[in-house]
Amino acid sequence: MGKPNVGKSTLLNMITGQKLAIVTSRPQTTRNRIMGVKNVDNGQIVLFDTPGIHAPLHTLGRFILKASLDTVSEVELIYLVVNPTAPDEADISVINMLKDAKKVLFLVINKVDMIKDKPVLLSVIDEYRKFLNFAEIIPISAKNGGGVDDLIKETLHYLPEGPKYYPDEVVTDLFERFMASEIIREKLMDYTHDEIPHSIAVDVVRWQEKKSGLISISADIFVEKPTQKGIIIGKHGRTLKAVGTKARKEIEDVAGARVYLELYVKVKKNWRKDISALNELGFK
Ligand SMILES: Nc1nc2c(ncn2[C@@H]2O[C@H](COP(=O)(O)OP(=O)(O)OP(=O)(O)O)[C@@H](O)[C@H]2O)c(=O)[nH]1
Ligand SMILES: [Mg+2]
Repeated sequence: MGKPNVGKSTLLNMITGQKLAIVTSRPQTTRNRIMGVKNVDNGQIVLFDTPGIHAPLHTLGRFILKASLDTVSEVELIYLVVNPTAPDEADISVINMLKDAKKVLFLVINKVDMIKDKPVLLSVIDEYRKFLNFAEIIPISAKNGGGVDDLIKETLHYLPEGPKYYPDEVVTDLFERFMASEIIREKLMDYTHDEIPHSIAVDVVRWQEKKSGLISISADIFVEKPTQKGIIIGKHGRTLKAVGTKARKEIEDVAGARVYLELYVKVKKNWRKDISALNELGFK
Protein backbone atom coordinates (compact mmCIF):
# COMPACT_ATOMS: atom_id res chain seq x y z
CA MET A 1 0.00 0.00 0.00
CA GLY A 2 1.05 3.56 -0.42
CA LYS A 3 0.24 6.90 -1.92
CA PRO A 4 0.04 7.07 -5.75
CA ASN A 5 3.14 6.81 -7.92
CA VAL A 6 5.58 5.37 -5.38
CA GLY A 7 6.20 2.23 -7.47
CA LYS A 8 3.83 -0.39 -6.05
CA SER A 9 2.95 -1.84 -9.45
CA THR A 10 6.58 -1.78 -10.55
CA LEU A 11 7.38 -3.79 -7.42
CA LEU A 12 4.68 -6.40 -8.11
CA ASN A 13 6.04 -6.82 -11.63
CA MET A 14 9.64 -7.04 -10.40
CA ILE A 15 8.84 -9.66 -7.74
CA THR A 16 6.75 -11.85 -10.06
CA GLY A 17 9.05 -11.32 -13.02
CA GLN A 18 6.04 -10.56 -15.23
CA LYS A 19 4.22 -7.47 -16.29
CA LEU A 20 0.95 -7.96 -14.45
CA ALA A 21 0.18 -4.37 -13.53
CA ILE A 22 0.49 -1.35 -15.77
CA VAL A 23 3.00 1.32 -14.83
CA THR A 24 3.05 4.97 -15.89
CA SER A 25 4.86 8.08 -14.75
CA ARG A 26 1.51 9.51 -13.58
CA PRO A 27 -0.09 9.13 -10.16
CA GLN A 28 -3.34 7.15 -9.91
CA THR A 29 -2.58 4.59 -12.57
CA THR A 30 -3.80 1.42 -10.86
CA ARG A 31 -7.57 1.23 -10.37
CA ASN A 32 -8.05 -2.40 -9.33
CA ARG A 33 -6.41 -4.80 -6.99
CA ILE A 34 -3.91 -6.89 -8.96
CA MET A 35 -2.84 -10.32 -7.68
CA GLY A 36 0.50 -11.95 -8.39
CA VAL A 37 2.11 -15.14 -7.09
CA LYS A 38 5.79 -15.59 -6.31
CA ASN A 39 7.13 -19.11 -5.76
CA VAL A 40 10.47 -19.71 -4.12
CA ASP A 41 12.13 -22.90 -2.84
CA ASN A 42 10.74 -22.65 0.66
CA GLY A 43 7.42 -20.95 0.11
CA GLN A 44 4.83 -19.08 -1.87
CA ILE A 45 3.91 -15.42 -1.56
CA VAL A 46 0.57 -14.17 -2.86
CA LEU A 47 0.89 -10.44 -3.45
CA PHE A 48 -1.71 -7.78 -4.04
CA ASP A 49 -0.85 -4.53 -5.75
CA THR A 50 -3.38 -1.92 -4.70
CA PRO A 51 -4.35 1.46 -6.12
CA GLY A 52 -2.48 4.42 -4.64
CA ILE A 53 -4.41 5.88 -1.74
CA HIS A 54 -5.77 9.39 -2.27
CA ALA A 55 -8.86 11.29 -1.22
CA PRO A 56 -11.64 10.29 -3.63
CA LEU A 57 -12.97 13.12 -5.82
CA HIS A 58 -15.75 11.15 -7.51
CA THR A 59 -17.52 7.79 -7.42
CA LEU A 60 -14.70 6.04 -9.28
CA GLY A 61 -12.32 7.31 -6.59
CA ARG A 62 -14.47 5.71 -3.91
CA PHE A 63 -14.43 2.33 -5.69
CA ILE A 64 -10.67 2.63 -6.05
CA LEU A 65 -10.11 3.48 -2.39
CA LYS A 66 -12.28 0.55 -1.34
CA ALA A 67 -10.18 -1.83 -3.45
CA SER A 68 -7.15 -0.77 -1.40
CA LEU A 69 -8.75 -0.68 2.03
CA ASP A 70 -10.57 -4.01 1.66
CA THR A 71 -7.22 -5.66 1.04
CA VAL A 72 -5.88 -4.76 4.49
CA SER A 73 -8.08 -7.26 6.33
CA GLU A 74 -7.27 -10.09 3.93
CA VAL A 75 -3.50 -10.20 4.20
CA GLU A 76 -0.85 -11.29 6.72
CA LEU A 77 1.66 -8.60 5.97
CA ILE A 78 1.61 -5.14 4.46
CA TYR A 79 4.37 -3.31 2.64
CA LEU A 80 4.04 0.44 3.11
CA VAL A 81 5.76 1.58 -0.08
CA VAL A 82 7.22 5.09 0.04
CA ASN A 83 9.58 7.40 -1.80
CA PRO A 84 13.06 7.96 -0.31
CA THR A 85 11.97 11.30 1.14
CA ALA A 86 10.39 12.39 4.40
CA PRO A 87 6.68 11.49 4.68
CA ASP A 88 4.31 14.11 3.30
CA GLU A 89 0.62 14.53 4.01
CA ALA A 90 -0.34 11.81 1.54
CA ASP A 91 2.03 9.30 3.16
CA ILE A 92 0.72 10.22 6.57
CA SER A 93 -2.87 9.58 5.56
CA VAL A 94 -1.84 6.06 4.46
CA ILE A 95 -0.02 5.61 7.77
CA ASN A 96 -3.20 6.58 9.61
CA MET A 97 -5.15 3.94 7.73
CA LEU A 98 -2.61 1.30 8.75
CA LYS A 99 -2.34 2.28 12.40
CA ASP A 100 -5.00 -0.12 13.60
CA ALA A 101 -4.47 -2.77 10.97
CA LYS A 102 -2.84 -5.22 13.41
CA LYS A 103 -0.74 -6.68 10.62
CA VAL A 104 2.96 -7.18 10.20
CA LEU A 105 4.17 -3.96 8.61
CA PHE A 106 7.25 -3.49 6.45
CA LEU A 107 8.46 -0.07 5.47
CA VAL A 108 9.61 -0.48 1.86
CA ILE A 109 11.59 2.55 0.79
CA ASN A 110 11.55 2.49 -2.99
CA LYS A 111 13.48 4.38 -5.66
CA VAL A 112 16.71 4.33 -3.67
CA ASP A 113 18.51 4.37 -7.02
CA MET A 114 17.63 8.07 -6.97
CA ILE A 115 19.54 8.90 -3.82
CA LYS A 116 23.28 9.12 -3.64
CA ASP A 117 24.12 9.59 0.04
CA LYS A 118 23.30 7.20 2.81
CA PRO A 119 22.51 9.87 5.46
CA VAL A 120 19.45 10.86 3.43
CA LEU A 121 18.13 7.33 3.69
CA LEU A 122 18.81 7.17 7.42
CA SER A 123 16.91 10.38 8.05
CA VAL A 124 13.95 9.11 6.01
CA ILE A 125 13.94 5.97 8.15
CA ASP A 126 14.00 8.05 11.33
CA GLU A 127 11.06 10.13 10.14
CA TYR A 128 8.91 7.08 9.41
CA ARG A 129 9.82 5.37 12.67
CA LYS A 130 8.09 8.18 14.52
CA PHE A 131 4.75 7.11 13.09
CA LEU A 132 4.66 3.32 13.12
CA ASN A 133 6.35 0.25 14.44
CA PHE A 134 7.76 -1.55 11.44
CA ALA A 135 8.80 -5.19 11.62
CA GLU A 136 11.38 -4.52 8.91
CA ILE A 137 12.61 -1.52 6.98
CA ILE A 138 13.90 -2.41 3.54
CA PRO A 139 15.31 -0.01 0.96
CA ILE A 140 14.77 -1.20 -2.60
CA SER A 141 14.72 -0.18 -6.20
CA ALA A 142 11.67 -1.79 -7.77
CA LYS A 143 12.92 -0.57 -11.12
CA ASN A 144 16.32 -2.23 -11.14
CA GLY A 145 15.62 -4.97 -8.59
CA GLY A 146 18.05 -3.80 -5.89
CA GLY A 147 17.03 -5.06 -2.45
CA VAL A 148 14.11 -7.06 -3.80
CA ASP A 149 15.65 -10.48 -2.99
CA ASP A 150 16.15 -9.28 0.56
CA LEU A 151 12.52 -8.15 0.70
CA ILE A 152 11.33 -11.58 -0.43
CA LYS A 153 13.58 -13.34 2.08
CA GLU A 154 12.37 -11.21 4.99
CA THR A 155 8.75 -11.59 3.89
CA LEU A 156 8.99 -15.38 4.09
CA HIS A 157 10.24 -15.03 7.66
CA TYR A 158 7.00 -13.42 8.77
CA LEU A 159 4.45 -15.43 6.80
CA PRO A 160 2.71 -18.27 8.62
CA GLU A 161 3.14 -21.87 7.54
CA GLY A 162 0.21 -23.10 5.55
CA PRO A 163 -0.96 -24.80 2.40
CA LYS A 164 0.22 -23.67 -0.99
CA TYR A 165 -2.65 -21.63 -2.40
CA TYR A 166 -1.78 -21.84 -6.09
CA PRO A 167 -0.06 -24.42 -8.31
CA ASP A 168 3.39 -23.40 -9.57
CA GLU A 169 2.24 -22.37 -13.04
CA VAL A 170 -0.31 -19.82 -11.78
CA VAL A 171 1.09 -16.29 -11.71
CA THR A 172 -2.14 -14.28 -11.50
CA ASP A 173 -5.91 -14.59 -11.47
CA LEU A 174 -6.32 -11.82 -14.04
CA PHE A 175 -8.18 -12.52 -17.24
CA GLU A 176 -6.46 -11.86 -20.54
CA ARG A 177 -9.31 -9.52 -21.48
CA PHE A 178 -8.65 -7.34 -18.44
CA MET A 179 -4.92 -7.35 -19.10
CA ALA A 180 -5.54 -6.27 -22.69
CA SER A 181 -7.75 -3.38 -21.58
CA GLU A 182 -5.11 -2.29 -19.06
CA ILE A 183 -2.33 -2.42 -21.65
CA ILE A 184 -4.40 -0.20 -23.94
CA ARG A 185 -5.07 2.20 -21.05
CA GLU A 186 -1.37 2.34 -20.20
CA LYS A 187 -0.46 3.34 -23.75
CA LEU A 188 -3.24 5.95 -23.78
CA MET A 189 -2.00 7.40 -20.50
CA ASP A 190 1.48 7.68 -21.98
CA TYR A 191 0.17 9.70 -24.94
CA THR A 192 -2.12 12.11 -23.08
CA HIS A 193 -1.80 14.88 -20.52
CA ASP A 194 -3.54 16.80 -17.77
CA GLU A 195 -6.94 15.40 -16.89
CA ILE A 196 -7.26 13.10 -19.91
CA PRO A 197 -5.23 10.10 -18.63
CA HIS A 198 -7.61 9.86 -15.69
CA SER A 199 -10.72 10.31 -17.82
CA ILE A 200 -10.00 7.20 -19.85
CA ALA A 201 -11.62 3.81 -19.42
CA VAL A 202 -11.14 0.84 -21.73
CA ASP A 203 -13.57 -1.99 -22.26
CA VAL A 204 -12.73 -5.03 -24.38
CA VAL A 205 -16.00 -5.87 -26.11
CA ARG A 206 -14.77 -8.68 -28.37
CA TRP A 207 -12.11 -11.33 -27.85
CA GLN A 208 -12.37 -13.91 -30.57
CA GLU A 209 -9.85 -16.67 -31.17
CA LYS A 210 -9.85 -17.64 -34.84
CA LYS A 211 -9.04 -21.11 -36.21
CA SER A 212 -5.83 -19.69 -37.61
CA GLY A 213 -4.71 -18.85 -34.06
CA LEU A 214 -5.19 -15.12 -34.56
CA ILE A 215 -7.01 -13.32 -31.75
CA SER A 216 -9.40 -10.65 -32.92
CA ILE A 217 -9.99 -7.98 -30.29
CA SER A 218 -12.24 -4.97 -30.28
CA ALA A 219 -12.06 -2.42 -27.48
CA ASP A 220 -14.03 0.70 -26.66
CA ILE A 221 -12.12 3.64 -25.24
CA PHE A 222 -14.32 5.89 -23.13
CA VAL A 223 -13.59 9.52 -22.42
CA GLU A 224 -15.70 12.16 -20.71
CA LYS A 225 -15.82 14.93 -23.31
CA PRO A 226 -15.92 15.25 -27.11
CA THR A 227 -12.71 17.36 -27.02
CA GLN A 228 -10.92 14.48 -25.31
CA LYS A 229 -12.07 12.14 -28.04
CA GLY A 230 -10.45 14.36 -30.65
CA ILE A 231 -7.18 14.45 -28.76
CA ILE A 232 -7.04 10.69 -28.40
CA ILE A 233 -7.72 10.12 -32.06
CA GLY A 234 -5.14 12.75 -32.96
CA LYS A 235 -4.40 14.48 -36.23
CA HIS A 236 -5.29 12.11 -39.08
CA GLY A 237 -5.82 9.41 -36.46
CA ARG A 238 -2.13 9.32 -35.67
CA THR A 239 -2.33 9.11 -31.88
CA LEU A 240 -4.84 6.30 -31.86
CA LYS A 241 -2.83 4.43 -34.48
CA ALA A 242 0.37 4.69 -32.43
CA VAL A 243 -1.47 3.58 -29.27
CA GLY A 244 -2.99 0.65 -31.16
CA THR A 245 0.33 -0.54 -32.55
CA LYS A 246 2.08 -0.41 -29.19
CA ALA A 247 -0.81 -2.07 -27.36
CA ARG A 248 -1.18 -4.80 -29.98
CA LYS A 249 2.46 -5.81 -29.70
CA GLU A 250 2.27 -6.08 -25.95
CA ILE A 251 -1.04 -7.98 -26.00
CA GLU A 252 0.57 -10.42 -28.45
CA ASP A 253 3.29 -11.08 -25.86
CA VAL A 254 0.75 -11.70 -23.10
CA ALA A 255 -1.55 -13.85 -25.23
CA GLY A 256 1.25 -15.66 -27.05
CA ALA A 257 -0.60 -15.26 -30.35
CA ARG A 258 -0.98 -12.85 -33.23
CA VAL A 259 -3.53 -10.16 -32.48
CA TYR A 260 -5.83 -8.03 -34.59
CA LEU A 261 -6.86 -4.98 -32.57
CA GLU A 262 -9.69 -2.54 -33.28
CA LEU A 263 -10.12 0.54 -31.12
CA TYR A 264 -13.17 2.81 -30.95
CA VAL A 265 -13.23 6.07 -29.01
CA LYS A 266 -16.56 6.95 -27.41
CA VAL A 267 -17.78 9.73 -25.17
CA LYS A 268 -19.52 8.66 -21.97
CA LYS A 269 -20.27 11.90 -20.21
CA ASN A 270 -18.93 11.99 -16.64
CA TRP A 271 -18.58 8.21 -16.48
CA ARG A 272 -16.42 8.51 -13.36
CA LYS A 273 -19.40 9.83 -11.44
CA ASP A 274 -22.01 7.56 -12.96
CA ILE A 275 -22.70 4.39 -11.00
CA SER A 276 -24.29 2.47 -13.86
CA ALA A 277 -21.46 3.40 -16.24
CA LEU A 278 -18.96 2.32 -13.56
CA ASN A 279 -20.77 -0.97 -13.05
CA GLU A 280 -20.66 -1.63 -16.77
CA LEU A 281 -16.93 -1.00 -16.69
CA GLY A 282 -16.48 -3.58 -13.96
CA PHE A 283 -16.38 -1.33 -10.87
CA LYS A 284 -18.91 -2.95 -8.58
N1 LIG B 1 13.85 5.71 -10.32
C1 LIG B 1 12.92 4.81 -10.01
N2 LIG B 1 11.69 4.94 -10.51
C2 LIG B 1 10.75 4.01 -10.18
C3 LIG B 1 11.05 2.93 -9.32
N3 LIG B 1 9.92 2.20 -9.16
C4 LIG B 1 8.97 2.80 -9.90
N4 LIG B 1 9.46 3.89 -10.53
C5 LIG B 1 8.74 4.81 -11.42
O1 LIG B 1 7.72 5.46 -10.69
C6 LIG B 1 6.57 5.69 -11.52
C7 LIG B 1 5.34 5.11 -10.87
O2 LIG B 1 5.44 3.70 -10.82
P1 LIG B 1 4.15 2.78 -10.56
O3 LIG B 1 4.64 1.39 -10.35
O4 LIG B 1 3.13 2.98 -11.63
O5 LIG B 1 3.63 3.41 -9.20
P2 LIG B 1 2.32 2.98 -8.34
O6 LIG B 1 2.70 3.14 -6.91
O7 LIG B 1 1.82 1.65 -8.77
O8 LIG B 1 1.31 4.13 -8.75
P3 LIG B 1 -0.34 4.12 -8.64
O9 LIG B 1 -0.83 2.92 -9.37
O10 LIG B 1 -0.72 5.38 -9.30
O11 LIG B 1 -0.65 4.11 -7.19
C8 LIG B 1 6.90 5.07 -12.88
O12 LIG B 1 7.38 6.08 -13.72
C9 LIG B 1 7.99 4.06 -12.53
O13 LIG B 1 8.86 3.79 -13.62
C10 LIG B 1 12.39 2.82 -8.81
O14 LIG B 1 12.76 1.92 -8.07
N5 LIG B 1 13.27 3.80 -9.18
MG1 LIG C 1 0.04 1.13 -9.60
